[in-house]
Amino acid sequence: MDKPNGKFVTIEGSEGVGKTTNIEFIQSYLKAADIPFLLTREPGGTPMAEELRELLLCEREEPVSEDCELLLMFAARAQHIQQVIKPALQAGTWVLCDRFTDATYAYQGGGRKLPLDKIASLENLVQGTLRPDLTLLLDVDVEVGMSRAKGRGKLDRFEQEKLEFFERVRQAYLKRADQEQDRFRIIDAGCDLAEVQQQIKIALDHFSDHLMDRR
Ligand code: Z5A
Repeated sequence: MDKPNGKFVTIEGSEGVGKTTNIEFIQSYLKAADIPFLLTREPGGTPMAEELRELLLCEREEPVSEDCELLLMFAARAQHIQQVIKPALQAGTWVLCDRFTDATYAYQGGGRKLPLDKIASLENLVQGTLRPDLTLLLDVDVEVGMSRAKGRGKLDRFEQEKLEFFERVRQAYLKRADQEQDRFRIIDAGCDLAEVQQQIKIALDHFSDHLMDRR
């Protein structure tokens, strides 16, 4: 019998929700469960996609067109999918990805107010049928998230956006989670870290049990 495909797990959330902090916890969980996995991120994940990330995040004087930003996100994603994500999944490795296309719906759709059907067209073009199997959405009050992120020092091009931008990002994420309840798990990231990680553990246990039931 062919080796089953790996699972595609994404971690999402607005500014300062604690993705980086909690990804370490998710990695420990997968290691303890003996699940082979690869950690990657967007924008980025390959040398060329990381160069595109630099272009996207760095501060610049020239105003960036919203379509240019959107197309660069998907250009990086196309490279990432072909070079990293698909080969890993086909080899039976789980892919743990720090942000994916839900971030485009939230930041470019919600934040920048680009039409969602434009994003959906690019999603279909670049991804075909590839979609995450599980998405953990870390959700926190925007002001709390922004103050956590500010503590990290110099802000990138996105982090310099205003409160209203991140409010729209948060609402766009919550709307997607509501529309795709089977795939999303909303984690209340406003609690202390131990509680956040307990919620993540429950979500991962539930996902793994569901996989066992289907075998
Ligand atoms: N972007 C986009 O626009 N469109 C797209 O399609 C994609 C991305 C894919 C880069 O992403 C930017 O790209 C992102 C959206 C855009 N811009 N923004 N904003 P990124 O993921 O690399 O950047 P980031 O959002 O700044 O994420 P981050 O660096 O991973 O930060 P984080 O995950 O939100 O937070 P953290 O570093 O883990 O935690 C922040 C601080 O809070 C830190 O000091 C922690 O110790 C603290 N923390 C964490 N959890 C807690 C709890 N529970 N209590 C108290 N303190 C906590």
